[in-house]
Amino acid sequence: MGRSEVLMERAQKVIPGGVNSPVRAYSSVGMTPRFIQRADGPYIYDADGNKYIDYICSWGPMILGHNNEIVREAVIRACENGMSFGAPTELEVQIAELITESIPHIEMVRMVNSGTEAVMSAIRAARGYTGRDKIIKFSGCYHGHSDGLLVDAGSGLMTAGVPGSAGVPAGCTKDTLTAVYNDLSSVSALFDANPEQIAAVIVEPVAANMGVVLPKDTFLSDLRKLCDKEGAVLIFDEVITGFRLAFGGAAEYYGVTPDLVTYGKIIGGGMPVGAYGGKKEIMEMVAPVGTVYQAGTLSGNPIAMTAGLAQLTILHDDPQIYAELERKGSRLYTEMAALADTYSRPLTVNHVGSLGCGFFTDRTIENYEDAKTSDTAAFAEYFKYMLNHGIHLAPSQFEAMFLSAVHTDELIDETLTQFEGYLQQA
Ligand code: KE4
Repeated sequence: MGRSEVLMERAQKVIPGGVNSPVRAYSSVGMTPRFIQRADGPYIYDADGNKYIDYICSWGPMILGHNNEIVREAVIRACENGMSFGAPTELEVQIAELITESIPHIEMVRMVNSGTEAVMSAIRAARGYTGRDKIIKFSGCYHGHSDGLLVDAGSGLMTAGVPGSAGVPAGCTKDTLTAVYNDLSSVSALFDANPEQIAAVIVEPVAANMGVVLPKDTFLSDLRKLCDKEGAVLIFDEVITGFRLAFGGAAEYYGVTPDLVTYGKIIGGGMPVGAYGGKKEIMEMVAPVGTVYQAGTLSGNPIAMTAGLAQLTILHDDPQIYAELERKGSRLYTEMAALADTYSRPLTVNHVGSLGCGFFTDRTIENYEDAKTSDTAAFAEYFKYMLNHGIHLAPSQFEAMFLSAVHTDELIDETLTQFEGYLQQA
């Protein structure tokens, strides 16, 4: 048995499923997860010393690659000043100023500790601001694991084939309405059926938790217009797309302005950070200024702020990073599609910027129902082959591939070579 197998046996005795987040368990691909010992640049190394080109990148945060020297050294220095104070620090002001000065639609921002916390807080602010209870989400979108959002959810729930969760009382989800991604009429119908009751529409502007599903031509701008007409708050959940598609996220990339935005992943530079922000009139509903309560012991933690500020500063100061991510992402994903076509294998590749995924189906994938037609057994075979040939992918058809700034053209060539090897032997 390798170290990962030994560690998994130990882990399963003391941690549910041996993991601290379900998607890491490799359940849908029927393998023992690789226990990771270290990571550097585009590479990750498991407990048996195997080296992989990493396309999980910690599920998005490591956009600069692992162990970025500037971020690491800043964190080490910050630790020498103390780990946590539970009091305001200049660091929190600096990162908030960087975000609000660089992203026009973010007038104020509040730091929390995860994407889940950011989303639940943004929804509470929207409800407090409008005085309305209902929200609209989209099937297949995942917004973290707060009770009210575990409805027709993507990510690990979709991987497990259970769009909901036990332990969530009906009272927690009765105000959560579900629409079809890319289908504006399904949203309008919900507004018509619930006049003046809907506080917010929350959407992943690029859905990346049912695999990657792009917004169709006017979907996001149509949502903007509909929310304006109905007096509802438009929330972009940019936990994945924020600071990835552009510094201003999908809002900048697609030119559509949300009222609130939620962040996670990249904003923390690898440390646990989430955030929500947007219109000042909504954000000033939040305590201690307003009557919407939200709090957190480690919110704005100085070590986490140091990592986030260092990473965001690098991204802000070097826009060429995004141009390169776009170029390399486009090359990787279009060449994957071309190879599958050469070998007559059904593969629909959806991608934008450095985000992408291959669906094992020949259908066009525009929503949750389309995504569910994918051949997850074929995906599992692909995943296993690539892992055994040094490519570390998300262990689920319904997740995304993440490129970092240090994935070179040579590594993309190596990845494509391994992908062709998979196609040749399949
Ligand atoms: P966290 O609470 O995991 O930081 O963020 C929740 C969240 C919110 N919104 C979006 C769009 C997200 O993608 C996520 C979390 N993403 C998953 C990956 N699909 C995290 C990986 C995991 O659950 O282990």
